[in-house]
Amino acid sequence: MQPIDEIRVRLDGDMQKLESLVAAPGAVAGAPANEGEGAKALSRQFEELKVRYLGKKGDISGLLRVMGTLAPEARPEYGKLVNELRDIAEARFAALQAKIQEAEIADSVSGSTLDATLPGYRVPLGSLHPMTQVREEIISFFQGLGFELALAPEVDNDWYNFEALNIPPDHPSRDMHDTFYVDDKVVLRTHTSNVQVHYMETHQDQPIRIIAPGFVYRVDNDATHSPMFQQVECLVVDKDISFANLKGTLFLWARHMFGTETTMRFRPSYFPFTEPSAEMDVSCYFCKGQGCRTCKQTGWIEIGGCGSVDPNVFGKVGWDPEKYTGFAFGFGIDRITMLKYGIPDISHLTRNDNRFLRQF
Ligand code: 2U9
Repeated sequence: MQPIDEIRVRLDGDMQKLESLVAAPGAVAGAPANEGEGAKALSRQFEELKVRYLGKKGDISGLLRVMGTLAPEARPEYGKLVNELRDIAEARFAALQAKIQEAEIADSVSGSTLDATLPGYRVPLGSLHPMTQVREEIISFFQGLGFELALAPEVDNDWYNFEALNIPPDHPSRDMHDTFYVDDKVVLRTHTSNVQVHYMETHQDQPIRIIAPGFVYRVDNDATHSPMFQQVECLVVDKDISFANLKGTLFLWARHMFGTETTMRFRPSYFPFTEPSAEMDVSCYFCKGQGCRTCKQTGWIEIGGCGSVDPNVFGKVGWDPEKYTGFAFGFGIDRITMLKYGIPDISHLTRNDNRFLRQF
């Protein structure tokens, strides 16, 4: 017999033996006492056989190595036959490997205690914290009006938190802010107004419309105050921006947030960075302005502060107050969240009690 035929016959015999072993019931699992051994043994036999025929030093490669000893005219036909044999061997090994894998999977399922028909465990799904939901809603509302999201560091220089905002070192409003000092010149920001200062410095002489959400810090810790809380501030600067633009923008926002029947009022106030300044109230969400416990019988709820950008602030950041005017406003996200959802106690927002959180 020619060497090619001899290897073909031997391969066929070896493969038939292994194929019938794989097909035999329980062959893969082996005896129950040494479960899994059968599968391992079969895989080992499979690999040995594959290397013997198809490995680099295997029988079929060996057939090609002797090609050089043949007469040149016999080589093409010989090469064709060896390649055919290799294709047949590869196809048979691939088919057998797939059968072994299938049998292994079937065995691992039947041999284990897994019952694929049992109902699964419910994985508890979380949800965003109500303050996060409110923050995202505020941001997306103002983005819809064309405001751009702007951010700045929570640890910042005194200049960005105070000086550029018309708050010199001995200014009484520094006490109002109860600042955490990192050192003489570095603070944990007491408001997100530092964002606007950075932005105005880097975007000179062009219209500005930004929303600045973020965490702020004050030395304050009681039933209604936390040393770390979240604020949102907005700044608009352009030619001919008026207090009327500020009121229009805030009305739109308040109606979006608290319902179309919401009305607003502005009370004169003072901030070093705005002039004129005002506190803004919305009509009480719970009693619709009739007076209740939440609004302390006034019909109004204070939600933040606002004003026209003080000309001194423009000067500090290198802008011409003769050319530009602007408005700014800010509110605490915790307060807006409590109002929107009727949460009576601020501590719910930080207690991490699942009975509270899963309502949102
Ligand atoms: C620049 C110019 C003006 C930001 C403003 C307020 C009014 C305000 C507080 C409300 C409640 C924050 O959470 S709170 O304590 N904020 O009342 N903030 S105007 O004015 C700016 C900011 C930056 C350059």
